[in-house]
Amino acid sequence: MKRLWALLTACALFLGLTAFTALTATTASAATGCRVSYTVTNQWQDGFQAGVKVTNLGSPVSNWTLKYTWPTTSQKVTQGWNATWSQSGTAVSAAAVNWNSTLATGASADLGLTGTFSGSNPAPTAFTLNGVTCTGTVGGEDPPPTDPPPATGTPVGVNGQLHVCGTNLCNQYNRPIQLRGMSTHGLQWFSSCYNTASLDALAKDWKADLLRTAMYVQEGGYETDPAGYTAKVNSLVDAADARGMYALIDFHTLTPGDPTYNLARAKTFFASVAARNAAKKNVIYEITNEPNGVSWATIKSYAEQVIPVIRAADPDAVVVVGTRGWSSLGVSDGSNESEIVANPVNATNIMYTFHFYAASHTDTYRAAVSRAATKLPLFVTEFGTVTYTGGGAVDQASSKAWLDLLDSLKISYANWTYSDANEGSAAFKPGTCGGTDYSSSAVLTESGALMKSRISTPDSFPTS
Ligand code: IDC
Repeated sequence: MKRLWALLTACALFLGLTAFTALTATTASAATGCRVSYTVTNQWQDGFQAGVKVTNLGSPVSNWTLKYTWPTTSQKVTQGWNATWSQSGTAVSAAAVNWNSTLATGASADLGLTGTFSGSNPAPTAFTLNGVTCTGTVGGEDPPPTDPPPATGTPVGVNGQLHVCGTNLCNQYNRPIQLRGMSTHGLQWFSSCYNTASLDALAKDWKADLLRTAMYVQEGGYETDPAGYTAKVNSLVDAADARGMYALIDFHTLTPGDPTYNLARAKTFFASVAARNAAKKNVIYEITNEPNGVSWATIKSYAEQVIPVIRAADPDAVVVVGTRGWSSLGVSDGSNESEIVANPVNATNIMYTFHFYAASHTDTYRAAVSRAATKLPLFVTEFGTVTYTGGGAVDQASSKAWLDLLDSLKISYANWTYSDANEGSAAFKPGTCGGTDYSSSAVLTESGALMKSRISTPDSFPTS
């Protein structure tokens, strides 16, 4: 493994790549103590991102600290998450945070960092957990996995009621998880795509964790028939629940971009769906899709008026808040996440929305997400593999870079769209929803095939 890592690093330097994505890992183990897997998930000119998974093989520990040494003096941690990180010279410490401070025997913590380097970026050495070395095996085979086998059961069955912990979405065991799923297209146009066969395929073939119900407010949506669209959303919440999937209730504002234009409608809608679904564990509320042409202060004020309405009826559900510039964390408006960090929504158990379209939004946006994810809980409630128009060709390379980044940061996502719309972002070929086959590869578009291959890989939801 070490040799592979060195080889890949050498290749990256030789090719002079600036946006090199390598999945490389070094693993060390000790007879007792701990095992560490250090994985560089992304590397560019002078920077990189890495994941560090530490598994406690000894007695249960609490208030643990993981330490290691960088091989070169140029390597510096710039930001870290899921621990309190510090560095002195080449010595690095990552101290447990409140919610992961206890590690039972066999339990793991997933940490991450971004860093800088110059020249080479070799893997760290001398890992210790509370002073006990984690580097018992040198040059040997990777140890057999000792993590518990993946939990069986549906996503909702395993994870239960979700909540926000630190910058993560966490399950009933207070462990970070990532939900991977699909968004409907506009319910006013594509209702025929959401039926027993298609939702069975989403749950069983795609093994999706999440269904986002995109209820447009304008363009012939909710404002034209509030009771009808509320009922449609509720029936999809039930359909997702029956299949063990989470339901993300999307109040799909788009034009006009000012969410306060729909404030009264939002209060009426969320009071109703939150009361009706309060006892369910599978509901997440997305209060505005893509604010645009408005300041962060306006969005924050909208959120602080809608969230209490939801909390009054359903106190424990996670709420996701749209961000400036079409939910780009402000980047598409020339701003960035710092305006949110400086002035967060005054509420708990909330996350912030980030949207991207892979063919339009690339490195600058990925850098913003990498940065923001260390400070804000993010949820990619919508993204496309194509351009922001929803059409055009699939950008395979950018989509892969995005999905690898979201996976490494455990950022949940829903892909636009689980529909047969005549546009590149749709997962099914036009006409599919007029038939009964949602399972064969013949009905998938290029985007659908890519997303099904990414979403249907096994989940690794922690259960302790
Ligand atoms: C697009 C649909 C398209 C529809 C249009 C109507 O793909 O068929 O005609 O909306 O407004 C978003 C929005 C989402 C867009 C999507 C693609 O949230 O509603 O859907 N997009 O343009 N933000 C960025 C891209």
